[in-house]
Amino acid sequence: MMNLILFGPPGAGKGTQAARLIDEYKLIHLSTGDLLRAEIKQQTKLGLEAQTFMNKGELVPDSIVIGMIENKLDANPNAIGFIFDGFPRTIPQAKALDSLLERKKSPITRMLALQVEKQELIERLKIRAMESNRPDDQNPEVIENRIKVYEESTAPLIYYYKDQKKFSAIAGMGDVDDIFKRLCMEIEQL
Ligand code: B4P
Repeated sequence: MMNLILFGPPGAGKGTQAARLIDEYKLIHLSTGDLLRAEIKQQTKLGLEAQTFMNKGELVPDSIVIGMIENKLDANPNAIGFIFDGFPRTIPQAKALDSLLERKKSPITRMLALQVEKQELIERLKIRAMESNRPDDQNPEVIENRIKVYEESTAPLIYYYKDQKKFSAIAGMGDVDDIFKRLCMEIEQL
């Protein structure tokens, strides 16, 4: 099995590249952001709770997202691997993921971390705000807060996976196709 974490700050291109990678490698795509937005759309209890955090650019509580990932792993017993997109985002989430995958005897293969400058992240999310109706893209202060939350709570995961010797930095600026090629070159070496 191949289990990849696609990592990066908001706007790094995780969703964009994950869509291509699942096509290329036939992995199951698990995006906690997409799963949460689906819950909000259906106005479930979980979705309504998550919405209050997401609209402010804060992280949704660990217990909620870990539970969602556990359900999805259990629902795909025959998968040849997973791409985790936007998960884990905290150290407790990373530890929980390690435990869940240990049960499957199939650990994380690699974290692929997209590197993009902050000003470029802000520009990309402003552009998406014009094209989509994601509430967390509409307000510049919420975008700033998402990047701040990333730096404080999520970036430390880099050291968690570096310690496990599972960290790869991938240049995430420039053309989407070029970034995809860089990701594929890294994956082919695994
Ligand atoms: P996510 O859905 O993960 O949103 P995100 O971090 O903003 O990244 P996203 O995937 O949308 O953007 P991408 O990098 O693809 O999370 C949303 C919220 O959900 C979080 O703030 C949090 O509240 C909650 N949440 C999710 N997971 C959680 C967890 N594990 N724990 C707690 N809370 C959680 O960038 C996309 C944009 O960049 C697109 O518009 C794209 O067109 C553009 N782009 C991509 N590549 C480009 C390139 N090379 N050049 C130019 N533009 C590019």
